[in-house]
Amino acid sequence: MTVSRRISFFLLSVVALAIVGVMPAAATEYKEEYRLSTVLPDSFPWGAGGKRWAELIKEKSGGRINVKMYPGASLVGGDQTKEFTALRQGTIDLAVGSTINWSPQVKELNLFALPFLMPDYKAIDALTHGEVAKDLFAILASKDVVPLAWGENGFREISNSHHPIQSPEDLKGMKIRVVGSPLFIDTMTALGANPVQMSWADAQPAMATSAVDGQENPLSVFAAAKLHTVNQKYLTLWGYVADPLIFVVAKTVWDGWSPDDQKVVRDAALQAAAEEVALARKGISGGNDETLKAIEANGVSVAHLTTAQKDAFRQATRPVFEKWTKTVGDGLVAKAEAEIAKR
Ligand code: X2X
Repeated sequence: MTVSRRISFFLLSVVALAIVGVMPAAATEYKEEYRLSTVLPDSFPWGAGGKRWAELIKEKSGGRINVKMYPGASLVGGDQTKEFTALRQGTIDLAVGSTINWSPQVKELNLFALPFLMPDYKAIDALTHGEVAKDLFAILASKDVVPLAWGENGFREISNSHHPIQSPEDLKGMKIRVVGSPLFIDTMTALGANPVQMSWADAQPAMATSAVDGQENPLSVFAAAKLHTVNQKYLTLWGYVADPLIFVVAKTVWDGWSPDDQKVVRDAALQAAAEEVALARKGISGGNDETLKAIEANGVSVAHLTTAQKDAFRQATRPVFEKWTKTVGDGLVAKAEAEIAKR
């Protein structure tokens, strides 16, 4: 290079850098549609919460962020236990997911499925509003998702087509559909039942054709899915586990938004989640048992357990609790038990 060429190259570089320097930051490139996954549709509190989140985001972002909800875990072909992996891989942009369905990938989320850990709603609230909640959100944040808010599916009560379940003996040999999380297999096996893993989509036809005898789901799900029409005639209130829901955004999607957009999405999640929890508990808690009454009015026989009856289930599943405490983490379980004790 001659001296004059060198000088002009230098000047050109200076000009180029100056231009880059004064250029405005690249504008956010929005997707035409952000895909939000849920398992249950908007006729259930869970899906209603997802729909509300999508609506609030659209409204508060002035239409910049267009979220569409895909219920039935349809973005993963109905296989709800693949939802978390799909979030990490970019097939799903946002999700309102159950701790049960994500627990195969996030082992600490099995916490909520430890049998008889949470005795009441205050116990769930203690875990989703305190240090345990913070720890779990930090774990999720290390796995390529941004957790924003806690919702609720609810206390899972067991139903079947044969007879009232009031003791572990009553469950003996019964085919019980469970979600695809190994802890549930252990719990049902410990109770003498014959657990069968399948997705929610497969569960209803399986109950209708008597391929399985029973299932366990929150009362809000039992009622909205009209499980009495698929042979579920006996329901037992044992409240053995409860699954919270978590509102998350895939990290790559989140990072593509401005701080203002992120605030909109976070605020919308907090609002939609608070509304969703209220909906999930409506007619079930706080002295209002309308949902239960509606289920009974459909001819379902409901068993309320005495403390002694509940203890028999607790004792039978205690080895499962202990085994899975190792998987969840001794420290986290101890922290959860302490938060519950001082609720
Ligand atoms: O499949 C179920 O039982 C459901 C709908 O409750 C969950 O997705 C955890």
